[in-house]
Amino acid sequence: METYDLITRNAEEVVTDEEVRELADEPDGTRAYVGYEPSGVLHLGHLLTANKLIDLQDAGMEVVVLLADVHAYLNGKGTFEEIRETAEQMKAQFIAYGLDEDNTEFVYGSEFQLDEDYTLDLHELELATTLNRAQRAMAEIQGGETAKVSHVVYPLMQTLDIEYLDLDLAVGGLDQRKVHMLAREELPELGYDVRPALHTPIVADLTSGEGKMSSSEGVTISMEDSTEELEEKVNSAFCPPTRDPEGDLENPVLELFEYHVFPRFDEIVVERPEEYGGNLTYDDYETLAADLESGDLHPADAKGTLATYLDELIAPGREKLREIRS
Ligand code: IYR
Repeated sequence: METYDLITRNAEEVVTDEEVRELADEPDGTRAYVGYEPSGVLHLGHLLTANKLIDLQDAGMEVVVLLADVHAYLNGKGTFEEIRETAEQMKAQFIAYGLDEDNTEFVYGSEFQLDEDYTLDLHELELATTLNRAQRAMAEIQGGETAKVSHVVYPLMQTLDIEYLDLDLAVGGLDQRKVHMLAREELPELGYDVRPALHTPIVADLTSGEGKMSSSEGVTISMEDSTEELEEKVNSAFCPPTRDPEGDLENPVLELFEYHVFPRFDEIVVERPEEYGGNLTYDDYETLAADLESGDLHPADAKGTLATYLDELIAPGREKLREIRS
C-alpha cells in the first residue's frame, strides 16, 4: 500500500490533505501522537486510534502516546494517584495490543505540563481565547455536565501539547476535531507552527446503530470481557441485512469489521458447514459488506466471525490485565 494510503486509510477527516501528503512524502522521523485520559481498561474506542498508530508506525513515523494524567484530573476522573496507576495499566495493554514497544514513546502529561514555560504559554492562551470558544471545543469530549473552569483549561492544554511534544501530526477520534481546530487557529498566535490533524471515525452504538459507542453509556467491548461476554455482546448487536434506506442508522457489525478487524488481519475466514455453502474467505471489507447486503453472508455468521476475530485481538491485553491484577 502507498504510504499516503496507509496513513489515511479509515480516516474520517484529514486536515489538511495537502499537509498530510507532505508528511507522507517523507515520513521518517516525523512524530505523530494520540493522547488518552488514562483509564484502567482499554475499550474499542482506544483500539480504533491505536490501529491508526500502528498504521503510522508501519508507514515509518515515530509514535507518541500521551498518558494525559493532568487532563483526566481536570475532567474529574479521580485523584492524581489513582490516575497514575490506571495509566501504567493502560500502557501495558497498548503494548500487548501491538504498539511497537521500541518505537512508541509513552509520555505522562505531568512530565511537561507543569513546567514554567508551558504554564506561561497556557496563561497566554487563556487570555487569547473566549470562554465560549473553549467550551465549544470541549463539548464533545466532556459530554454534557456543567462546565467547570477546568473544562475550559483542558482544550487549551491539549493545544499546547502539540507544540511541547514537538509533533508533526495530531491524531484523535472525530470528537477531538474542535480542539484540533482551535489548536490550528491559536498556535500561530503564540508564534508556533500549525500542524495537521487526522481524525478516526466514531463507531455507532452496538445495540441500536445510532449515536456513538460509548464506555459510559450503552455497550462497549473492552479488554475486561471474557470470550463468552464478547460473543454475547456481538450476538445481540444491531445488524440489519440491508442498509437503512433513510441512511441514518449504521451497521455496527460492519463498522467493527471495517475499522477493527480488516486493518489487523490479511484474510478473514467465515467458517460455515458444507451444507450452508462452506467457508467464505475475504481479504477486503467491501466484499464482505456486499455479501452481507446481498444475503450471501448471513448476519449470524458475520457476528460469529466478528466475535472470533475481536477475541483474538483483545486476548493478549486481557491476559496482561489479569496478570497485573493478580
Ligand atoms: N481529549 C482526549 C485526551 C487528550 C488528548 C490529547 I491529543 C491531548 O493532548 C491531551 C488529552 C480525550 O478525550 O481522551
